[in-house]
Amino acid sequence: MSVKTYPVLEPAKQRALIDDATYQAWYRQSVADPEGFWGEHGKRIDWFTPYTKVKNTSFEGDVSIKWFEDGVTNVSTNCIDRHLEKRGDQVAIIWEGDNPYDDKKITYRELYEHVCRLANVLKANGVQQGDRVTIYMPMIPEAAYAMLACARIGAVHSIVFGGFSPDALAGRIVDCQSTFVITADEGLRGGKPIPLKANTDQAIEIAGRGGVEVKSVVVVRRTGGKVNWFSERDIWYHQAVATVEADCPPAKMKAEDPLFILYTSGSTGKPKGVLHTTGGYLVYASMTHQYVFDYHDGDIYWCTADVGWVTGHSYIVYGPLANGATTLMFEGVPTYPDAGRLWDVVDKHKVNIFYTAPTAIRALMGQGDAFVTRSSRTSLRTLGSVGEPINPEAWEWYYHIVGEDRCPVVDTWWQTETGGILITPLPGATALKPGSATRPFFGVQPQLVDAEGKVLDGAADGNLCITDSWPGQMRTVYGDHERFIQTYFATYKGKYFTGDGCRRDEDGYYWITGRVDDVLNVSGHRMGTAEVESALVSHDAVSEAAVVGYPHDIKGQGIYCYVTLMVGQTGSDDLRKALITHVRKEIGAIASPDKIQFAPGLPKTRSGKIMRRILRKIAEDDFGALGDTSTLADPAVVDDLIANRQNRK
Ligand code: 6R9
Repeated sequence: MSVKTYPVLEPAKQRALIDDATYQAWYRQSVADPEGFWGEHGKRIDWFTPYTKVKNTSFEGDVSIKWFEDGVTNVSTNCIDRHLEKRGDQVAIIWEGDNPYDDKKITYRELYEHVCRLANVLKANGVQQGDRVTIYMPMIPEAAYAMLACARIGAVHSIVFGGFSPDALAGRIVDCQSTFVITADEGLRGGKPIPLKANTDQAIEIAGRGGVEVKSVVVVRRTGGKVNWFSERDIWYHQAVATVEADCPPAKMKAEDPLFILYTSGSTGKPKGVLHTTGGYLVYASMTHQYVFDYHDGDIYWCTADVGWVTGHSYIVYGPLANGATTLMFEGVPTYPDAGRLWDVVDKHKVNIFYTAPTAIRALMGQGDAFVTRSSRTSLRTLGSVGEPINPEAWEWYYHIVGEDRCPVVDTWWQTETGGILITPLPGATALKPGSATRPFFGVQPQLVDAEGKVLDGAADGNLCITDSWPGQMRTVYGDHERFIQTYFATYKGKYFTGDGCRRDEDGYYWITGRVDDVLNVSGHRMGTAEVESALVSHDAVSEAAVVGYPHDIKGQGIYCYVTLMVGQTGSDDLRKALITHVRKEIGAIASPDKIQFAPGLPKTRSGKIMRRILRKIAEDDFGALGDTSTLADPAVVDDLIANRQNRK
């Protein structure tokens, strides 16, 4: 297969912080002498007490990961206070509302005051260092204030994406025993209101039944929509911040004190609370933000993610603000009022660096080039992609049409667990191949292994592991360290297993091929098949369910559900609709099944294991080669599944 290579663009090389020779030299040092390398780069953030120890990590036994452990710092002072002298009047956050006529700018000095006031509100309501605060917010500046206010007083935030249902929100509140919630009356996306406060009220009731009593809810007034009010519990944000001081001293945090929990889907069980800590995370998020996007002082930077996902944590809020950047926060959707919105916003705010997901690129590509070409986009310099493998067609469109062959595309591979980008091009250093995340960032040592754990050298296809720690790595699964060890370090002893398949080519470039476990990637959102299955079987009509992914033009993967009904139930379109509604209620709209096939039986081995391989093939409409079916308990079920498949081409 011949692959097109795009050499480093000359202007990108000229202005870049890192050229290829520097990349090579730094990379070599970072793996030969991690202590020395990170000891130096750890100084990029300010410390109240400098660290003397740099790295203390082990992927063996109990797995223990500590970076800069005797250093003392605070994430909010690094993101705000330290910039005040030089850039107090510089814009920290540009907010672009759902409505194109709605925007505002918040300077670093204003950010300081907003964050301090909210931190004081939290304190006044009894939030203490180490307490968990749940944030369930639309994409408004107050979401960033909430994160930074928690960081300022040492509280641990757990953001729950605003698209999740009351049930999903309640599960996360209960798991981390969070008795404090920050939300808004309603969110607004694509002109439609989202009832965040009403969802929160419901979630609090459910959490109460689960044994966690939420004591206070701070509510930001976003739309002015009608909400129910519980005066002993609910607090209006605008009233509360008006009555407290505009200064709040930062808590002195140890490098390994928790900063946040973020729930993410795995191949089994309920979502895991991924725990990130303070010092190493901020060093890694800020350093990757600077070098991967070749960020220079004064650049306008825009990441279109939601703060409910890890990309929003590291690359809307913490990385950019630690670097004193101007970061754009977008409340809306790429297709409202029309499919040219993103490029209109690029022109309006003169965006230099733009970071989005392949699913958005594919969706906009399908709307035609005119929506892009009506804008000038001359401010753009670097384009980024994250969340799932980007198919070469979408890459080429992004590079040629959006970037007019002027802007390097950085295809950044990473995970909630990794805290920051691990495999990526650098704009001034790396020749690009469409569809490849290219080379490891400093300090990252990828390794490919086969199913038995044998290390594969040279050009090879295998499972992607990382052999040593980097500062942004997650430290544990909140409340369940054993699950952390089992999920990430037990499959291949002594290595962090990513769950992704990957190919390394003859140039040493990495090509992520997608998850090798039962995790789906739907529009860049991680979704465990087990979660969707358990939502389906919690419906009265369902006795058994198996969920697999299938290729979807826009979403990357769609959700295909095989459902066996209780005796006496019959499959119908009405029941399909009811099941979709039920899954949306249990998890949220992002888990909406695309296809539901009623199946009298599922293909199982004689020991009762569902053979997902076969279900995947049928969902892909590729049942010519089902492989070995000899271990099936009842081969006849397969014929029925094929005859009634929902995904005919
Ligand atoms: C940051 C984020 C992680 C999973 C990951 C992989 C997929 C992310 C990718 C990519 C290919 C890329 N993924 N970026 N696959 N190329 N550039 O997305 O975190 O939500 O935890 O998802 O997403 O499969 O394992 P998260």
